[in-house]
Amino acid sequence: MRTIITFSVFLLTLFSCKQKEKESKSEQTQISKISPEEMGEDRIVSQGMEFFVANTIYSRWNKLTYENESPEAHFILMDLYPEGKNTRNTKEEVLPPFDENMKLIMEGDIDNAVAAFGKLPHWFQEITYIGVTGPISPHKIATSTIYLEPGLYIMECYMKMADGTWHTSHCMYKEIIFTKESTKMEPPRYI
Ligand SMILES: [Cu+2]
Repeated sequence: MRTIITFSVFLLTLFSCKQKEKESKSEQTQISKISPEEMGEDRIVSQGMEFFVANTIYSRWNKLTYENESPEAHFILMDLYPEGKNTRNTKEEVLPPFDENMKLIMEGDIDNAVAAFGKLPHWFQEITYIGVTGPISPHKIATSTIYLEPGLYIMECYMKMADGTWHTSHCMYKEIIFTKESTKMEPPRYI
């Protein structure tokens, strides 16, 4: 009788261990199914005057890793555009007044340079700017944890070239949609 009880306890223990092992494996499988993008981990790379980054990104908490592989310093600013506006509007309505302004400043015509901003569209005032990085030197990496609501953003860098032109005017801007779906990233904890 004692032998039977001992054997039964052994079997129960063995089964229980196997069950736990199974559960643990199933948890691991679930964790490995979540992509880095769903976890809010996004990579941005510049090799020249551009941003290589996904066209759509999960919204809210994200950790952006910026790798500047180009020979010049750049920074990242995120512009949340008003409803219905996109990069086409940037190119047609925003960049020309800025280019005209800088050209006139370089020529020393300050009055007309200021007047050029009068050509900016009314919706320009509705853009919300969210800073991501300061200037990042060539071949350096920066990481920023930021909170971005869903919407259409323009990622831009407007460092100045030696000739006074903006990086933005050399196509250093990129449209990104932050989807309604949030990342699974927890908000950062402050000590
Ligand atoms: Cu730049």
